[in-house]
Amino acid sequence: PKTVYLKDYQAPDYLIDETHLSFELHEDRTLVQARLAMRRNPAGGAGLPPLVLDGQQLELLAVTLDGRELGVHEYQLDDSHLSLQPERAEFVVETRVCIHPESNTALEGLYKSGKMFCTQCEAEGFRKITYYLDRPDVMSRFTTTLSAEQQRYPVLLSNGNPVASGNTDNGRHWATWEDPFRKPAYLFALVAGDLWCVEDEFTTLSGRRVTLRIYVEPENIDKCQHAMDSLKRAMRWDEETYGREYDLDIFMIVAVNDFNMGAMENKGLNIFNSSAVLAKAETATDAAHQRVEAIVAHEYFHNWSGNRVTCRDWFQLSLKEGFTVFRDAGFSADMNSATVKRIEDVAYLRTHQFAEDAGPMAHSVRPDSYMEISNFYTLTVYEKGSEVVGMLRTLLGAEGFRRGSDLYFERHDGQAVTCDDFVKAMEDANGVDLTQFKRWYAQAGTPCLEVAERYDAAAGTCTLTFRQSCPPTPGQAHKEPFVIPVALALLDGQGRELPLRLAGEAEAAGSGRVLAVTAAEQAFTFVDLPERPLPSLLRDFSAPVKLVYPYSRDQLMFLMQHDSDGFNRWEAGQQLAVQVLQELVGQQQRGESMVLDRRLLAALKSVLENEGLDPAMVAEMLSLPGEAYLIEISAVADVEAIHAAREFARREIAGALYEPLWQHYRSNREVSRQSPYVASAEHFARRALQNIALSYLMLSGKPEVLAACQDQYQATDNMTERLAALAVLVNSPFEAEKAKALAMFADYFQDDPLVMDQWFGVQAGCPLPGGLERVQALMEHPAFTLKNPNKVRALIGAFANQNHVNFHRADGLGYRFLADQVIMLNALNPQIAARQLAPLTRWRKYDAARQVLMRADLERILACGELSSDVYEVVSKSLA
Ligand code: BAL
Ligand code: ZN
Repeated sequence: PKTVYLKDYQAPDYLIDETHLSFELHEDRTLVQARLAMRRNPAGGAGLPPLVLDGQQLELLAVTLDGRELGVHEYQLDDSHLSLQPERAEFVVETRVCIHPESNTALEGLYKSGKMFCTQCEAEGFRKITYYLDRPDVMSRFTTTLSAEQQRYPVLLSNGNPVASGNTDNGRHWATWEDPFRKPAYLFALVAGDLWCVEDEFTTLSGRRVTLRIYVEPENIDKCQHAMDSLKRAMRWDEETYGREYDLDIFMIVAVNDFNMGAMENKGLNIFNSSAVLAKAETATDAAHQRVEAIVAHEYFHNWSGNRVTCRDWFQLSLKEGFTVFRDAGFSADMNSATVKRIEDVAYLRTHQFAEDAGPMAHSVRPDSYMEISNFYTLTVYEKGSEVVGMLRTLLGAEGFRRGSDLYFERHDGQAVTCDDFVKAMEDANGVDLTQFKRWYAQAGTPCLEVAERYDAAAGTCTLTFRQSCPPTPGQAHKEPFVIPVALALLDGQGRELPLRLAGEAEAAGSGRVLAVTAAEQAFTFVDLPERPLPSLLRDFSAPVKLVYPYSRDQLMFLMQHDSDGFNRWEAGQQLAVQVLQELVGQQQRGESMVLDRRLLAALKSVLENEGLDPAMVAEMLSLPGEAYLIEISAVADVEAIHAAREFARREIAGALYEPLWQHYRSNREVSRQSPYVASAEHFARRALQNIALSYLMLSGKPEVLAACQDQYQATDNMTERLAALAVLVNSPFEAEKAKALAMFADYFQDDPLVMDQWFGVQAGCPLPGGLERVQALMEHPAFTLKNPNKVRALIGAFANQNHVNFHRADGLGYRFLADQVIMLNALNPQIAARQLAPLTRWRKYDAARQVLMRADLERILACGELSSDVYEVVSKSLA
């Protein structure tokens, strides 16, 4: 495959003013006619260069130029382009092609998911539908007519507004949709199927009445209300928070079962993975409800950050994704507990994005090159991209940031722009220079920020010296210093925030502030400090860096109880737990018996006893750092020792805190029992605490806990309680009870694929011995298929990413299993294949013997023949 470079970007030679598409959908073939009204791009230079249209896997039936059908010598065709020579600066090209959605297993372009037709065009799927300038900086007005058999496909949808429809006498019908907004081809969508919909209405701030529809297959009609409520909340929130209103008369969401991503923001016609839209108490957990709320909002927010203002090229992907993740995180924070949302996001970032940043696929938020753009829908572009936007907000303040986003939307409405344009709007709206800040877009890798403290009692000063560094990443040996916003406070002996005055300042400016660390080494001296303060650093995780500060365990315990920043209270607990767990890992490796530092027990006890704490915070603080995070922060990860240490700590906690855990469990379970399920932050919090308490208590093996667990499994109206009880049983030694519960579950929910995904996931993640064999047996289950991405993620993905002890078994069979699946998926669905590969690409993290085994399987994949560009890029870069 060819590498594409950002530095080679050139404006398109031609533009497409109008795009008229016509689809004749059939079971065995689909005819696509495209009429493109084109003209020479005035920004593209002189003369009339050849017109080169993108197109893949298309059977060309005819091509006309200004109404004249071209002979075969008048155009050139290869496997990815159709080229012809325009004779005038303005012209109309028309093509007719035949495509085969029914055999499209890559789920890119037009394909069938079950009984319906649907599309996925981002990033480069439109070229599998028709010949086109398939690049985001070519924006066009689309009119789409689709026709299909009336009985099988009564609903026909596309972007924009419906303008005409009718029947033809052969049992078919048609509909025409017109999208008044210019858009790139990646935002095109169509859907045809036998769908039902839930309908509602939203009136925008300026009084526009918008019809809202969620289309689903009939059996899912009772699972749409949560998404609809979330959508309306998101629409209101975007008006209030960013001043953004919706712009069409109708907004539609369609749920499809076979989908590579979570969802897609096609103009006016969002297409969703059913897992990201369907939710009701009996079948979806609290986490699934929150995910639906977040993704519905995310896709809706793209209408401005992505659709009205789009990307110039795919290197700018974070322009829309980083910003939109930042926007949806703000929304979720406002709808739920802001601190808990921040904790979840940071834990996710540090576990997974930091690992990506340290691995062979590390790239900057705005990458410089790619072979396959689908491989760059990454945690770096999304989550780190969101952190970068968040740092801008921290540096500019809420009002300055809003001024910047207003200017950005106003200045670039209807345009395809770059990350530089986004930052320029922030600069111009605030009169600041963000040149150095932009290194966050250009440099890959996670910076390390070491902080040293020096207190001068005689002078009453405290000096904090910051040293930043960033490790080399592929293609970037040396990094220049970043602008790192460090939100901080200095705490006194009672945990109160001290007034902050830097040397040279006339007076203290409050007790919390943001320092901008811009040099490789930089010192700040605070004055007027009669006692030695304890710094609370990087509050609310104000920058995506690895902070190193030599806190003692006693200081961490103090911060856990007293820090007024909720995030840092949690963070202190995590750091304490990391220290304690790493000590246990060392004992385990030296063959010593493990001894848990009792201070961790005391700290968690006080958390359980603190009645003022939000139960969601209690649940978060009781959660030990995950194995994946402990692996990420290890120089060489000893998976078995990490698992043993963490399990040992969990048992010690369960034993020492049995009584308070049991009390919390019982009181919350009682509320769950007494009241019907409510999808609200307060109840999410309560159930989170109930379920983590149960998972600890079950480690006791006591009959009273087993009975409570079985009762929770059976006597509940919601999946949150049921699945948590099932997971706890599956991870327990109670073989008979576990088998019975698993069988009952599968029997009852066999017809609900999303629930079966959860059933697969719980078993795939179970760390008890024999995990690989269990997963291999589950691959034979009638509900499993490699053709459905959700199933692949639920079983293969959960095994390789979450079940560390079984995946990394010393004989390498876990690796061989994953490589075999990737080889099969490569032929079916390259995007999913490449994604499943990630755990193997991290081979440098493990011991020499495992490195050899992991590399051997990567090499086996590389040698297996016809590799997709997706898989080739990941494998070849990870072996380089
Ligand atoms: N644009 C791809 C799916 C998403 O990030 O919304
Ligand atoms: Zn997005």
